[in-house]
Amino acid sequence: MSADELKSHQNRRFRELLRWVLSRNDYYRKRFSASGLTQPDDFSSIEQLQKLPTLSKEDFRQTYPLGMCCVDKEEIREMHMSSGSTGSPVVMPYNEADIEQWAECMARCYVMAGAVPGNPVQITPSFGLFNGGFGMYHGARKAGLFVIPTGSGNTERQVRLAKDFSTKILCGVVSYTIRILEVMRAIEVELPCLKIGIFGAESFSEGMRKRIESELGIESFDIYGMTETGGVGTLGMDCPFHNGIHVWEDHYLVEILDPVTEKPVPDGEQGEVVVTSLTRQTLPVIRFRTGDLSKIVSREKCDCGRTHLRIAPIVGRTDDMLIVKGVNFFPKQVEHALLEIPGVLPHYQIVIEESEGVRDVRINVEADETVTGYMVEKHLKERLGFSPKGDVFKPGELPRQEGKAQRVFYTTREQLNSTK
Ligand code: DLL
Repeated sequence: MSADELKSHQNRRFRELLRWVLSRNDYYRKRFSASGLTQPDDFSSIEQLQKLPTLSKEDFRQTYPLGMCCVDKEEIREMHMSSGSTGSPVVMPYNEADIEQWAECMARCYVMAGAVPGNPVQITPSFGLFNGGFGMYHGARKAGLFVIPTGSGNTERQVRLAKDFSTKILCGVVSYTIRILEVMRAIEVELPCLKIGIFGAESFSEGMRKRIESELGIESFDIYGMTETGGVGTLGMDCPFHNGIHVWEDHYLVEILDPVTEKPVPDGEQGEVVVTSLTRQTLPVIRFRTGDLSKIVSREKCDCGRTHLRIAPIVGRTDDMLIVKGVNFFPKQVEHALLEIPGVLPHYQIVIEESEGVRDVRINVEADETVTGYMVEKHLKERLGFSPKGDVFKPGELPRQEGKAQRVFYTTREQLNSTK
């Protein structure tokens, strides 16, 4: 679609969306009337989007379980849920049309990565309340792929199935893929048919991406989406030119806002990703504050031919930023710096130790015998501008996780001393 066609398409869907929520949901009606929107026809174009209030996880919490739902309960066919970073449940219900919309977005991701009908796809996120497994399934069905729905866990069986059924596409959370690699080595199985990795659900550094690609011999893609927008793949993915995540703009509007003032930041500047879903029926979001930080990479047509805008890989969440001794950093930056050290393995923990209000950082990382704690400390000081303590562990010594990895741990020095 040309930029003009896309714009008029978005304007039409935006008007339909406002009419839809105002005619069907009290919560939206109340919020919008406070901003002066009572007649949807007052809003004719997406230029006026910024007059509407933003929505946050708090709105989901207040309306739990179905207070923002815009269809009759009998119409709901599926739900997913995330506990959110604050622990308050976020529920996303779907009617038949929403499942179809999800499948469409996710199928586009598979096709963009190079999948063709009949390709075996191994889906490693769990099939349950987490949206990862089912979303990848709905999309794979629509794209005509051969689904191997392993879910997470039982990694050895996972690897053997990938070998026996010639898995071509592996989908999942990055940290679990690292685990798969480790088990492949341990049981000496190679996967020559594996060509494509579709990874997301957590931020990962360029260093991690390169390592996975070279060790598995695949091309990897960064897939984006979340419970509140309807799940994995709804927001988009990078194309084979790997120059930013294409947002499915015929289905979603993306704004990048200053997280404090909620004003838009110029293209190229980092801010919070704020999303409006144009085509979801059961629980559409309007100006949802995702908490994720990114920036617009380009609104120009991509070399792949797509006109949908591109955003940078997610740096982290606004609440992931760590501040230690006056230096701000994201876990992803630590990961990137660590993986630059030869001999370091992609298993690490960032431990924030606090004593009498003073914070220190300890990095626990697995590495081969050539790496010392001093080398880790020195390299991180050069890269990040502060001096953490570095503790090197033998391969396999740090705990492994099967879902999204927890990288940051908090402890007090007193707790630490008492366990020594
Ligand atoms: O994590 C959906 C998903 C599943 C995406 C599998 C990709 C693969 P939630 O559990 O609701 O849904 O978590 C959403 O995860 O706000 C981001 O902070 C983070 N996230 C998702 N995709 C990426 C990504 C799924 N590609 C939250 N890069 C989001 C970085 C991501 N962070």
